[in-house]
Amino acid sequence: MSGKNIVQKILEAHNISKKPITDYELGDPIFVTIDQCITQDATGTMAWLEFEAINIPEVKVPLVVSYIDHNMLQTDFRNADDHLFLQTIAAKKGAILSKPGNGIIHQVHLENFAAPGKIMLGTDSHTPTGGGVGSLAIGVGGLVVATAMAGESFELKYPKVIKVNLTGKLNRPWVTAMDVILELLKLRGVKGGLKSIFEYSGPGIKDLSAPERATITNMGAELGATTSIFPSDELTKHFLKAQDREEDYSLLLADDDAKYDEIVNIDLSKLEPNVALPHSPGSVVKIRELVEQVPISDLLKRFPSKVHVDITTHMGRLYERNLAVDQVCVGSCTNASYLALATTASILKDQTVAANISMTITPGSKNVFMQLAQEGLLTDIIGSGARILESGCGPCIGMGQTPPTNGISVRTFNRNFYARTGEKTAGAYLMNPASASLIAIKGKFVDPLKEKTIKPKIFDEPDKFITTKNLFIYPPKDKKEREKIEIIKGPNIADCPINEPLGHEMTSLVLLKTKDDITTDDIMMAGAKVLPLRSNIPAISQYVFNPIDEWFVIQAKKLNPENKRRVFIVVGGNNYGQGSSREHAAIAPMWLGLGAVIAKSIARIHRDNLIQWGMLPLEFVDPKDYDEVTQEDTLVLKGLDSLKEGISIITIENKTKKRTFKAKINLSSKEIEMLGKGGALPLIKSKLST
Ligand code: MIC
Ligand code: SF4
Repeated sequence: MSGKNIVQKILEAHNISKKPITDYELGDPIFVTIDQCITQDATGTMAWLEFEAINIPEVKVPLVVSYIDHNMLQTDFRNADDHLFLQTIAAKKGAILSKPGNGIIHQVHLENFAAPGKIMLGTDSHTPTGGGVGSLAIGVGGLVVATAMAGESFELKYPKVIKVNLTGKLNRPWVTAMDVILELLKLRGVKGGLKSIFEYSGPGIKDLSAPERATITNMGAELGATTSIFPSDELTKHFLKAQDREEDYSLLLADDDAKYDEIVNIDLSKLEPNVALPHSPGSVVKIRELVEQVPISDLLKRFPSKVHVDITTHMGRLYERNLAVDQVCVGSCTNASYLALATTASILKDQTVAANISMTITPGSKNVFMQLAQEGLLTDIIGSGARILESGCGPCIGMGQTPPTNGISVRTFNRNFYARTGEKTAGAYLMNPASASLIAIKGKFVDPLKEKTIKPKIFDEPDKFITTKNLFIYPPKDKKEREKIEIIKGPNIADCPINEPLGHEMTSLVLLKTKDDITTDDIMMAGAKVLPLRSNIPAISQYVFNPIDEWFVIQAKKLNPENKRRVFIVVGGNNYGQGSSREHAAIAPMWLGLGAVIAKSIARIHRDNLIQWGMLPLEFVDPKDYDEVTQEDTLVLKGLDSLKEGISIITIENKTKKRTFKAKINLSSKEIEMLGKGGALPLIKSKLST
């Protein structure tokens, strides 16, 4: 018998069935126990409302941490009320709360709790950051976490395991871990990790510290992967020891004869600074190619069809203005560790941010912030004219730093989706923090490898990090104390909506037909206007599809004045619903009357969210049928009460076009039960009441 890879070892240790792990095939359901759950305020308010609706006294997972990091603007009572709700429900139900200011969920969790061999679920798509220290960390929707916290096992579709073999060494400081993941995105695109887990190995990993590995696993989310993971070795031990928690360390390596479904090779010494062009993290080229002004058509033809066709115009403007940039934002859960920002500080030292640039730096956690301050690096940053933002998501989720009209923004973040900056005419370019900082000084795109005068310092990972814990609120140990706590809910916090059982037939109108690669930001935008509504579905539903179709909600209301369920269908192209884990992109359309999505393919978390909320994620059997459906066609879906475990084929009658076509859905028995009841919430409630 052959050896096991790391993914198999972790799944085996958590599998609730006795079936040997090597007997599982791609797509088989596997049920595993969960060690840790994490939530953040933007998705967490719903997840905790759902947990409250399940109505059990306390969380049943060994460690649950509720982070507040996405919306901290508190422009009115709504945000403060959400925070109070999260704080009181965490205390009552036995979860740790991470207060605003403590830092970004993934950075703070990596520093304080993530550990080798654990399985962790998070209501955020960048939960795989924990893979940097050998956690199998998976981003899911709020209801999945709510039910896991209620003690349900987690169902995973058995993934493909892809080995990423790293050789060579990075050409630091201008080439960083960010370039490794951008390179993988360049090689495979945003669909390159569907149904897969990336397991890193090879001699090159010895050159990457745990936070650098976390940069890579974090942005693996952009490949559509289930998660990404590194082994746990001496470097993991060094990081955990430096964080004062050596006891969390254990060695976790793949067996020498482990099998993989695929192997990708990356030679670190051959990498150059990369950049992802607007509006997709998968559109990666070398920074040098922009500096050389390689014709835009040559660059764009490397990528599949573009959702937003304005990119040629946008980039044309960049070339016309001789590569001048408007803003540079360094931070986010991808690139805001101590090492990333220390290098940034050494580049900014004794320099001035160019007059045309507004530059912000966001330390990923309070402890990173303090460490920069203690070592005098903060002085170097502030002295250059860069602005410091509080530790949180900030501009990455459209909370501030919206660029000007037609603006060019350089960001060290993981996503540059259309309109995510808050400005539809702007474009965001993603790259590593060192290159971004150099660009901030020069005021325009330059090739960092040609830089002669600015000589950044290369830092080693410290043997000891600052490890204060004073912004965590631990729940009272005494059960009686917890019982006395009152959950406080302000007036903007609405109850959880519920769907109706699926029934046997659905007759619905196609209200929208989209192109490929629609993101959850397209379906439910983020930003300062909308984030305060995350705990209020009727209110947030007014923004469904706003970035791509301002009339959508008006049409939906006209069609569905009585606010019934399952009144319309959305037809999508490939990779529909890529991006964030926000279940609001499923719940809010459900509230307006969505019954099913029929697409060429649907991204994993969004597909699961649709089912969790009782809607049908269907895929065209023959993708050419996509061309035969138009907006306003009436479709009849029959036989919905005879969906079976595995793949079911549904015949759909297009009444308007007088033709039929087929769509498929691959369901587990649990998912069939969910759909039958109208979603996971009614299902678990009915189970608990029997
Ligand atoms: C994101 O990066 O898009 C978010 C905001 O962190 C989301 C979660 C959310 O929408 O609240 C994610 O990545 O899942
Ligand atoms: Fe926050 Fe951005 Fe990371 Fe999402 S991707 S968790 S918004 S920093």
